[in-house]
Formats: sequence, structure tokens, C-alpha cells
Amino acid sequence: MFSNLSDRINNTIRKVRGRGRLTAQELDGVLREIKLSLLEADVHYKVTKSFVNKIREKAIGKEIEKSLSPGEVISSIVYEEMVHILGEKNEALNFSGNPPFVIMVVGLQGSGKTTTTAKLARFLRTKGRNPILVSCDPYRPAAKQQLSIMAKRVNAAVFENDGSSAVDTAKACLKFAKQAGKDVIILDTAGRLHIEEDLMQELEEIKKITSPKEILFVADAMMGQEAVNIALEFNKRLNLSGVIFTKIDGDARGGAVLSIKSVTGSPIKFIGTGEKVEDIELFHPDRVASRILGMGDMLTLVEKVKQAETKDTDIIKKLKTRQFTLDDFLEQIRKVKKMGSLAGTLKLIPGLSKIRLGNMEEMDKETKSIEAVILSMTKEERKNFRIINASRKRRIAKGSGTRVPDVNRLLKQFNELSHMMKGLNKRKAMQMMQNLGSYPKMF
Ligand SMILES: Nc1nc2c(ncn2[C@@H]2O[C@H](COP(=O)(O)OP(=O)(O)OP(=O)(O)O)[C@@H](O)[C@H]2O)c(=O)[nH]1
Ligand SMILES: [Mg+2]
Repeated sequence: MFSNLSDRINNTIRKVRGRGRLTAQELDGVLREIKLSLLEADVHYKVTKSFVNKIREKAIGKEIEKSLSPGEVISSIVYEEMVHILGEKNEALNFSGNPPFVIMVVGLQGSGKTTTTAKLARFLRTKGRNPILVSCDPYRPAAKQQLSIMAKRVNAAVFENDGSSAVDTAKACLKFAKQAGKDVIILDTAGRLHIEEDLMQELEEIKKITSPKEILFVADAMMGQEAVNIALEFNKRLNLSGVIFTKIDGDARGGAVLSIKSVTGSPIKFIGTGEKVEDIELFHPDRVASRILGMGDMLTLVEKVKQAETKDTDIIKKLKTRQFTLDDFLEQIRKVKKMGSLAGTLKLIPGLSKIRLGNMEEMDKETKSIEAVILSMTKEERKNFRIINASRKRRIAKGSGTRVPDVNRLLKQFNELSHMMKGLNKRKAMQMMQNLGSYPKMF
């Protein structure tokens, strides 16, 4: 997601980066390019228009005020505006008042509600909450079962009330949760269209009875602007407290994500990044903006690495010290297996978003043979892969049950990776990071 938009905007900015001045005509050209990039990424036309107008206003003001280079001015303004339209900061779930806190999960059929319900339960459990899940879907026979299976995966309790209506089930669950000391209830509702009047009324009734702290609209990012239009309709009926975009891992252009806050007023609270229960992240506008602008997402990575309890030789530390050996590579691969996909994680590192992710994704599947190859190397070889000559390669291939081309490929990929890691330390990357936002010094 966002890769085309990211490429286009960055190319546009790059063109004016080295320039001393920017004429009004040139500024117009840059803004026109940015506008086209946004429209092409499926950003809502109204959002695009106001985005470009704001950049124009600010660019003119800033250039007079300070003698920065046009590239610096434009990139920092684009970053600021992008953070703004994405919602400024992460909006936390509302847990004010007395428990149990009800979270209603609503949306179209197949948007990812049940999966997201389980993901939320897992997330909340890591925050010390004790959630109970309930399927308010008496219509689809397998719906309850699906939720139970997913709940088991995340070790969360499920409330069952066979044969009852959605409203009665919600009501009964509320009563039960109070007795059972559950502090959060997540209501997984049936998928529906906003034009299905009886089903929309059902949601209104559940809302009335359970007084939810959160009504979260689950939007499928792959649907593009249509997801935004439907969120708007749900918002009219239910006054949504937030949106969760799922399937961010797909190849959607991303315009819906950039538009939804401005169009509906509802903030994006989380994003779903895969089918697995751990594939959920808090939505951080600043991090997403920096990802779009090609600076990777250092802070999300830091958080992920922390979550996997990596304390000592993590990637970040290696970046600091500019050493990255095959041993670290092996260690990362093992940790990454815990964290989720390797490709997904590598995409978060500034500069690596451009790496051939096709290869990286394949590598995910090949972790076993990578492990075997690295483990067949001597200590010295792992420290300095350049000493691995043809005869050493033959020995390693034999020892790991692979072939010499496999060893070559691994070394080539490792070489590319370590180059990119080093590239991160370049002064320019530093300047970019500092120019564009509130980043702590990382290396
Ligand atoms: N790639 C990807 N797939 C997802 C994500 N979230 C959900 N899915 C998939 O989307 C499909 C539908 O997910 P569900 O959770 O069953 O959707 P739902 O909204 O509960 O569907 P209904 O209850 O039938 O309305 C499943 O195959 C999920 O694995 C995500 O973030 N990324
Ligand atoms: Mg469902």
C-alpha cells in the first residue's frame, strides 16, 4: 500500500530538492504533480483539493520567512499536512467511567469484523484487560463458531446465548460480564449494508441497550473510496467513535486511508495488517506519513522489536554501530518469525521499503534453509562473509543440504541488506528524518 503514491511524491520533491529557489510557476508544477499523485492513489477529491491548497498557503508563507531550500520546505509541509489529514495523533480507545466497557464492531460483510474482534481481544489482553467476546450474528450459521475458534486462539472468553436475537444476546452478555468481572465486552456484529433498514435499526437498538464506549467501523482498505462512503452512512446512524482499516497488507492504493478522517470525522484507531491475530497495529498518523514519504517507520519497528522482547542485539542497535553480521541476520530471522512476516518488518525500516520485497517474501518461506546455511558457516565466516570463497561455499552447501547457488543467493541478499543498512547512516537520511518531524536521534 502507498508505494506508488510514495514513489510519485518523492520523485516530485526530489526534483526541487537541490534548487536554491522555486519560482511561483515551479511551485505550481510541484503542486500539480502532488495533486495528481493523490488522485491517482484514490484520495477523495475534496481532501486532495484542500491538501494542495494548504501546502500552497504554507509554502508561500514559509519561503519568505526563512531561507530554507524548496525541497526542505515542501517535504516538511507535505509531511505536516499528511499527518493532519490522517488525524494528527493516535486516538486511544475510550475506557472512561465504570467497566464493563462495550466495544461494538460494525461494518460490511467480510470486511474483517470477526478477525478484528479477536485481534482487539489479544491487544487488550496485552494491556492487562480481561475482555469477553460475543457474536451478535444469529444470521450466518458459522458466525458464532468462527468467533469461538478465533477467541480460543487469543485465549479470550466467549459469551454464548444460542437461539437469541442479536439484541437479546448483547443484553445478556452485558449482564453476564458484570457478574463475571469482565471489564471489556467486544460485540462482533453481523455484516450489513447501510441500506438494510431493519439491520441498521438492530445496531441502533444494541447501541441503546449497551451504551458502548466505542463503535468501531471496520473498513476493508481494498474497497477504496466506497469504504469511505459507507463509513459516512454508518456514521450518520451510529455516530462512530473510530475506524479500523483492515487488509492494509493488500495492494490497495491507500487513498481511502488518507481520506476517511477528513470525510467522516472519525479517526482511524487501528490498522489490520494481515490475517493472523497478531496482525494489528495502533494507527499513528505521523508514522504512516513518514512511511509514505519514504522514511520508513522506525518507531513502529522499535515497538515491534520491543514486543518480541529483543533486548540486546536488535536491528536498531546494529544500525547504530554499523555492524550487521550473518549472525545478526540469523537472529533477526528467528525473531521476525515470532513477530510476523519478515517482509512486513523490513518494509518498516527506512530505505528498505524499496528492497525487492518479492525476494523477501519468498525468504519468509525459506527461513529454514537460510538457518541451515548460516549454521553451516564458521564463526569467522559469519562475522565476515567476504572470506567465503568457492571452496567454502561448497562446504557450506554440503553441510546445510543446499546447493552452491542457494548459498550465493543468500550472500547476495545479505550483502544488499547490509549495504542498505549502512546507507541509513548517511547524512542525508539523517537530515530527512530531522527535517520532517519529531523523531528522536536514532543513530
Ligand atoms: N490480508 C488480510 N486479511 C484479513 C484482514 N482482516 C481480515 N482478513 C480476512 O478477511 C476475511 C473476512 O474476515 P472476517 O473477519 O470473517 O470478516 P467479517 O467482517 O467478520 O465477515 P462477516 O461476519 O461475514 O460479515 C477473512 O478471510 C480474514 O482472514 C487483514 O487485515 N488482512
Ligand atoms: Mg464476522
